[in-house]
Amino acid sequence: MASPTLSPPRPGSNGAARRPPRIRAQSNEAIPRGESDSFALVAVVSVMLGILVGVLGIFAIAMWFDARDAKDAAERAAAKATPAADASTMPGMNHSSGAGGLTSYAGAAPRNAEELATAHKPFNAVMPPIPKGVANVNLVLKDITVQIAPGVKYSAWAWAGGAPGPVIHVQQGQLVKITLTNDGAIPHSVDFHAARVAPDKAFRDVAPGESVSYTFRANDAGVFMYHCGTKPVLAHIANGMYGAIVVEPKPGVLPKADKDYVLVASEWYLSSDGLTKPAQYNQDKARARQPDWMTFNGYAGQYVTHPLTAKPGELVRFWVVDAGPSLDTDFHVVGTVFNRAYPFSDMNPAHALNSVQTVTVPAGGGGVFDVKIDKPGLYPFVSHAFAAVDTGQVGLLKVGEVEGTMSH
Ligand SMILES: [Cu+2]
Repeated sequence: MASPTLSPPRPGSNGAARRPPRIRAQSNEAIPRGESDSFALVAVVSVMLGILVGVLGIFAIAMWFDARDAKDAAERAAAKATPAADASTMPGMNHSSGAGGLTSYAGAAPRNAEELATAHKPFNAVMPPIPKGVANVNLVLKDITVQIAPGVKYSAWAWAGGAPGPVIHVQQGQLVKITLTNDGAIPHSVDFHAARVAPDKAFRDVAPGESVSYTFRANDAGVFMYHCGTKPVLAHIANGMYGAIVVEPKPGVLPKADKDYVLVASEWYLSSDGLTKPAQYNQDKARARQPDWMTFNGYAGQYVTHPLTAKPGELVRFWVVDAGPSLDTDFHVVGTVFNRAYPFSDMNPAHALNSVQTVTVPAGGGGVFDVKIDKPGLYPFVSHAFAAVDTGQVGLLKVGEVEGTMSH
């Protein structure tokens, strides 16, 4: 706000000293010359001070108006933000916001949890083969009840097969045709991070009972998220509408892996413990980023009970997507060091990191990790932000024929 207008006039710098002759000419001739000069000077200084006080007053008033306008604008924005983003007021979204507030149901388990964990059929983390020709991907969105931990049921908006959706595997440069059918009760859509397409057309909302189709050429290699992008996206992703697509780099770019596993990390925000009846989405927890459960491939600790496997000395490649919706995954394998990591799933070998311990996979992003383990044992893979492990984001890589339990 420093302005030349506000600087006090310096004596002799504002022209006042040059004006007195003209003023004197208009003044009473009887006034002696010296007195006349000082009178004129006093008059000029008084006028200048008057102007200065006026200008300062105007500035003060303008600043008060500015402050008041800013305060009003902030209040209007706050009032507008709250109801507009309130998912509980939207048709078809009768999720109980605030039911139970931020009460945590983390770790809730029935007595027979161990038995249920053993009986649970784990999500297949093995990367499927690449289809020939055009990769036709048919996705069906459905409102279904899923299991997210032993004995914990959740009323999801997910895929016909649960959450995450099917793992898609294509070759770099392959044409991919996506067909999304909405068998749910409200509009949904599907946003592929691997695609370079106009989202307003390809990722548009599809009404219940309808379909949308689009194609894209998978020119960018890596592991990418796909998800429902219908507003409010936080609720649609938290409810299970996400999955992974692996775009395999051209042959010869990567060292050949003996085992390829795909992991999709995500969070679950529950309105109840889900033990007697399915839990629903809790918006307050989702906004506060306080999940009850965190999982790899949709079910807490499923690869602890049903470990992924490798033989000693095999090159194991993990293709990891973090579906979020909001928290990062700090990927780490206990008992080893990544031989190579491709952060953000930048598959350019020149950009790969060597001998690193933990690499962040951001929400909405991917990462690829190579490990080669010689010594037989049970090697936990985790998000090393340990609240994630505590709430289910942990699995085991069983190297060789070993027995026993995990160390973490
Ligand atoms: Cu959706």
